[in-house]
Amino acid sequence: MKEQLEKIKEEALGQIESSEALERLNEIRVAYLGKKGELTSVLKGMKNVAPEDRPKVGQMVNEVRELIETKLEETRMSLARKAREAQMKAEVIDVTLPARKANAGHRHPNTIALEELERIFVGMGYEVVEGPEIEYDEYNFTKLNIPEGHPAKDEQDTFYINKEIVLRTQTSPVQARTMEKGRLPIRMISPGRVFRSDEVDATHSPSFHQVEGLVIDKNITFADLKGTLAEFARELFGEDTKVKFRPHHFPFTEPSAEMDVSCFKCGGKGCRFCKGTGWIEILGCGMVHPHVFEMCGIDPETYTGFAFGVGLERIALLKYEIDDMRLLYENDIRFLRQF
Ligand code: 2NL
Repeated sequence: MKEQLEKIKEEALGQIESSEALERLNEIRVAYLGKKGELTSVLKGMKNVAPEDRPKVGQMVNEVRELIETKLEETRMSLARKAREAQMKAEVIDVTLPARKANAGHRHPNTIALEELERIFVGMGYEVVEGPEIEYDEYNFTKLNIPEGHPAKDEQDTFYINKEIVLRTQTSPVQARTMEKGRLPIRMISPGRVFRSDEVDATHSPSFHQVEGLVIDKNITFADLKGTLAEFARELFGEDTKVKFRPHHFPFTEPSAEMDVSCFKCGGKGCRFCKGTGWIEILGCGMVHPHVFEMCGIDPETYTGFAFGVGLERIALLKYEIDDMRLLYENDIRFLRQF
């Protein structure tokens, strides 16, 4: 029994000593001290030992167990220390290197322009309302006085999902939905993405953004339209900005107009930017057509209103003097960072 214990001790200590990995130590622990380990089987063989020798043998087994445990722990600590030292050597950290900059991106010129427009109109008491990009034909066209057969409904301009559903070509359907709710008066803008089946070039894209505005109350006149949009132009392009209105046609407004602003580059004298005219076209507007009121459940005898529509990309291109709309869709961070 004594020789057997001696042999187990020598073997175990030898194996521990020659271990090179922490996992190996665990294997050794299981092989000698585990439930089916060698030392445990010696204890199980105690029934063959003479009763008077049992305390002595038990004590010897415990001594060997303690020895192995101590050796295992010592070796575990020294292997762990060596592993850490090797890791420290391998991972050289140069604390003098400059920190890596957080790449935070940049707001898109469209977003900057939109936030500016929102700031101006919210400042005048308008609400910002959003709506679906996929719309019923009825809201996109019919309720806006664009009947069956109208050229604006042409398949060449509109993306049709089916006979009743389109990708909205303007954000006016959001306004039609708001009018239908019947809470008056209304002072709102509706910004958002719109879709038209256009070829891509420097000034066109099949998907772009619009901000439409709508004001409805008793006694709203064309004078309110002019005053509001003139103030908008001054806030956006500077206080010396002049505006002029040219008669135009839209199906949903009557009368309708386009608004030009005096060129903010040359002050109206005429330059390359305004193509020598001194004026830059920026939006379409008009008094809401009585038929639109009727189709949206508002009495045109009691209420009047004005509406307008601005192309967001057009504002961004003008304000930041970008000469090709395609740059707005490439999202090259080197381009975006300039604004
Ligand atoms: C343009 C012209 C315009 C409107 C949009 C509108 C909306 C309702 C009723 C009446 Cl619900 N009108 N919107 C009115 C005039 C012009 O947009 O050239 N946009 C880029």
